[in-house]
Amino acid sequence: MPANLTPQYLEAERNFRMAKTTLEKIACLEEMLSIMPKHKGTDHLRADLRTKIAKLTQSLDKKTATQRASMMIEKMGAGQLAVIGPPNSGKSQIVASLTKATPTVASYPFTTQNATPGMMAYENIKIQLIDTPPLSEQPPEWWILNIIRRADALLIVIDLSNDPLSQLETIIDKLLEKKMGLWQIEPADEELLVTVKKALVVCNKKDLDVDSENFNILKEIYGDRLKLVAISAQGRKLDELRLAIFRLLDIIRIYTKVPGGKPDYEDPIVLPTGSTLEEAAASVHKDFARKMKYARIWGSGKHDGVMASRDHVLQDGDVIEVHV
Ligand SMILES: Nc1nc2c(ncn2[C@@H]2O[C@H](COP(=O)(O)OP(=O)(O)OP(=O)(O)O)[C@@H](O)[C@H]2O)c(=O)[nH]1
Ligand SMILES: [Mg+2]
Repeated sequence: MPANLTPQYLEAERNFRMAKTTLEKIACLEEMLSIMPKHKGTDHLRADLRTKIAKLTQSLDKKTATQRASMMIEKMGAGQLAVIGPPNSGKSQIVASLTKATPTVASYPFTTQNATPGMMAYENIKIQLIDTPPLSEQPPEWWILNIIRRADALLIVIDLSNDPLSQLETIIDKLLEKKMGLWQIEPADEELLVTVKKALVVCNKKDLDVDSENFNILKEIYGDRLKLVAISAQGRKLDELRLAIFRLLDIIRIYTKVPGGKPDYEDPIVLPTGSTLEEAAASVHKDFARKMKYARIWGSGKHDGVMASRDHVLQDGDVIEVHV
């Protein structure tokens, strides 16, 4: 056994040995796999874990297999965000206000027990939000951690009327316990991190924060490291939140046109910020980039319609016309 397995790994392994149901066993193995350092020395062990997971998954009866599948929400749209936070902070209200999904919103804590996905429209694209059960003193269930690990980014929802600073710090600690860090928040020992997530801190119930007193405290302490936005999820002016969510994903929209035609603004190619012309062409079709003789560009070119080089870095809203 490689010597550098961490205490977290050994704990997950202990849990695995004690697990009673097959789903629990799979969960523990998945946790072991996700926290195991990835290098040549662990190749064999990781392959072994994958085989065990596959075997156990195959052995599930139909009902349990469906249960497991429903916990892994398929990614849709331009990006997937997990909406997480302490009990009663307004996570479900946010998903209900921004999407057509209808998770239950209620004044008591621990209302949400399941994950509910919904699609949020932002201009001409859709972004997937997943409402999740609250993170609290109880260790989170494996499938919630799975959703968090798989998401492209996180919306951390906290309640401005109820000591939001300690809510935020509790969530950061909970994630760290599971070896997940937040971008720009440096933990004492970076080596321990397995995943680093971009996050937007949604400071909800702004209507209850008199003179923005609590929000200002948060801004002072975390404002230079985390993106914070103050909102009222029940209110109507959520455009600032939609924009902040779009920016969090760090994506650009590129439009294609044929010579003499008009760009199709309904159906953008969505790419990570910093993508090049060549990457945009490749995302249309893998041969497209290879066959491309030249391309014209409108937007970030020196002038509209000029030829752009393969390594030209595109900007949100650029139009390209690829010649093969
Ligand atoms: N005043 C005020 N109340 C809000 C706001 N957003 C949500 N609430 C209320 O806060 C309570 C909790 O909202 P939920 O959306 O159910 O909270 P949650 O985070 O999903 O809660 P759990 O599922 O239990 O973790 C409900 O009574 C909401 O009506 C807001 O902007 N202002
Ligand atoms: Mg809820």
